[in-house]
Amino acid sequence: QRQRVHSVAVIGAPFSKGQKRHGVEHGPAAIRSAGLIDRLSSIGCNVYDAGDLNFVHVPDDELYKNTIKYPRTVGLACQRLAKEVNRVIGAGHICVTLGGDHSLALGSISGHAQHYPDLCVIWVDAHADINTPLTTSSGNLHGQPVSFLLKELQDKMPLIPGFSWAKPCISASDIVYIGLRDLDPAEQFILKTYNITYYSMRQIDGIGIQKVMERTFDQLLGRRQRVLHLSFDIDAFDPTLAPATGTPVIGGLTYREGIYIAEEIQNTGMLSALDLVEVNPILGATSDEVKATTSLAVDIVASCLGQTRECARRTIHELPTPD
Ligand code: B3U
Ligand code: MN
Ligand code: MN
Repeated sequence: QRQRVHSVAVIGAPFSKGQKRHGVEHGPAAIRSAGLIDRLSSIGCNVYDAGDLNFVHVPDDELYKNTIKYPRTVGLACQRLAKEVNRVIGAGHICVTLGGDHSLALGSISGHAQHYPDLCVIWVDAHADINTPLTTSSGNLHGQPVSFLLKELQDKMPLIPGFSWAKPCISASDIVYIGLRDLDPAEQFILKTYNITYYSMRQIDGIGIQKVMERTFDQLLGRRQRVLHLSFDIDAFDPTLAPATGTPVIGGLTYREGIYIAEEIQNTGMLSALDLVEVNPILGATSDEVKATTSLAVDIVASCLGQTRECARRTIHELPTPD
């Protein structure tokens, strides 16, 4: 539990073309209005707000093989984000990317890995997002980013327009999933075949979140010190807690499990970048539902960066004395 002051860069990534539903491009603004920047300052972070990236829609971005939607637009957005993540990490910040949909993680992890080739990934999600362009049934690229990242899968990957820049940068043993509960058959096959570690909701029920985190760090950090990338999809939480998201799945993480994951990651001292994705403020049924979802997002990011449940604000080191 270190007391160093974090220098944190926040990048807004208002991007939604990795999936079908409108509104997830408003995620960064919604999370900012829930008070993210002030919260991070109040817990003692030095915050550099890099603002929001401008993504362009590539014209005539036709379906790839009749299935994959907006390949050039998604590829270009990820390339753009990779460059920005690489820049702020090179400048010495911990990088927070606010999505936007989860296709963006291909960009953030690629950019992060350009600076730290040895990084490892914790992917917290109801979904594995590891379909290949040849196994996806939805055609949505937010269900596929991990397939582009994994070295072992490359002989199964077709060349897709927009993605020629992307180089696989992690191995199957460098990623751990937490919170899974909605896998496609091909995703299940990939996780088993390539021996990818995952703690599904069933396993969390079985051994508890504390053992899950212990085993996760044992695998990823046990042999050597290296930096962590956390990719957190808000739909990992139970839909009662995070209703404003595109693909909610019943039976998700509790508030305490989610916060515990974030606190334990902070306690490693190795967190170097995180994504907080899939907050869609137009999908809340009421403004209270939107508020619940965005303030949960703020709590997760803040807990990753030093907010504790013992004391929500900056710690003090001496008591005032009377004069
Ligand atoms: N596995 C499905 C569903 C899905 C993945 N990620 C989300 N939904 N959010 C797919 O589309 O690949
Ligand atoms: Mn996801
Ligand atoms: Mn998901």
